[in-house]
Amino acid sequence: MYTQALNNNSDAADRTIEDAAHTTAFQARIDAEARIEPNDWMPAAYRKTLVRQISQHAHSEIVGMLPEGNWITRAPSLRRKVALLAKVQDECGHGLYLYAAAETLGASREELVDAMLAGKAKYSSIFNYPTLTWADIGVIGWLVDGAAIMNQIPLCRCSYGPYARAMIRVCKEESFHQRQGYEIMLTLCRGSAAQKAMAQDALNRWWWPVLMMFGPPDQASQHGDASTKWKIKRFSNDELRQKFVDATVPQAQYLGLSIPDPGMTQDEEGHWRHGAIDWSEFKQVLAGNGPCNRDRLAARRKAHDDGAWVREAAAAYAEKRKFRQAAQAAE
Ligand code: FAQ
Repeated sequence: MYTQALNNNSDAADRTIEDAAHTTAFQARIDAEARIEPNDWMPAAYRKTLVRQISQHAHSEIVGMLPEGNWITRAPSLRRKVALLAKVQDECGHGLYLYAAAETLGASREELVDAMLAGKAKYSSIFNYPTLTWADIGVIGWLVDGAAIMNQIPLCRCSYGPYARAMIRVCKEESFHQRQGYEIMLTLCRGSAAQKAMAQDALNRWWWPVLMMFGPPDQASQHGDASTKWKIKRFSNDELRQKFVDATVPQAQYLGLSIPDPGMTQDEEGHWRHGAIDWSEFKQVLAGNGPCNRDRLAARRKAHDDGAWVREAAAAYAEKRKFRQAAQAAE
C-alpha cells in the first residue's frame, strides 16, 4: 500500500553514502520536525532500528490475535462474540499495515515473517501469557490495549512518515478495543461475587506482565537514546509506564478492584509509584521460556503452513494476469 512510489535500483546506490554532510542534514530535518519519507536519504542505523521496531510491532499484532482468538467460540453472548471477532480482525489489519510500512524501508514481508517463525525476531512479551477465563479478555482490552495506546499515541508523531500515519488509524481502533475490555470488566465487577473474583484474579495475573510491555527500565534500554534523538520515541519506557500507571489506578478504583502491588504509593504530585518489577521474568519470556512461547510459535507456524496454498494461488494468479496484460498490450 505504500510501496508504489519507492525508488528503483539506480537510486539504491545513494543509500550507501554515509557521510557527515548527509547525517547533519538528516538530523536537522528531524530537529525541525520534518517527516522522513521512504525515498529520502536516511542513516543505515535509522533504517535498521525502524525495520526492527516496526516488524516487531507487526509480529506482536499477529501473534496478539492468538490469546483472544482462543475465546471467540466461548464468548458469553452474541454481542460479545461480534465485538471480539471485530477486535481480533482489527489486530490482523494492524499487522498488515505495519508489514507494509516496514516494506517501505526495503525489507520484504517474507523475510520478516520468516524471522518471526524461526524464533529469531521478537514480538511483545505480553502475548506469551495464557487466557484462562473470560475475564482475561476484559483485562486484555482494558490493560493490554490501554498500554498499547499509551505507547502508540506518541508514535503518531514518529519521524518516519509511513509508521506515523499507520499509527493514527491503529490508535483509533485500539481505543474501541480498550473500551470493549473496560466494559467487560465493568459488567463482571457489577455482577455476582464469583464474577468479581474472576475479574480480580485476571487483574492479578496480568498486571505485572502489562507493566513489562513498556520495555526494560530506561538505564537498560539499548535503543532508547538513539530512538529519542531520531524522534522515533517521544517518551522513554519508564515515562510511558508511569503515565499508564497514573491513568489506570483510578480506573481500577472505579471498578472496585485492587492493584496487586502492596508496595504501591501515591507521591505528593499525585503519581502512583509502583513496586519493583521482576525483570528476571521479562528476560525469561524474551528468551522463549514464558508460559506460552512455544504454543504461540507453533500456532503461527501451523497457520503459515496451512496458508501456503493461498499464497501459491495468489502468486499464480498474479503471474497469469501479468501474462494476459502483456498479451493485450502486444495486440
Ligand atoms: N516484549 O532498547 P529497548 C499491542 C526488547 S502491540 C518483547 O528499550 P526499544 C496491540 C526490544 O525489542 C504491542 N521485547 O527497545 C495489541 C529490544 O530488543 P532488540 C507491541 C521487548 O525498541 C493489543 C530490547 O528489549 N507494541 O499490544 C519488549 O527502544 C491486544 C531492549 O529494549 C509495539 O511494538 C517487550 N515488551 O523500546 C495486539 C510498539 N520491550 O530489538 C493484540 C512499538 C522491549 O534489540 C491484542 N515498539 N523489548 O532485540 C516500541 O515502542 C518499542 O520497540 C518498545 C521497546 C517500547 C516496545
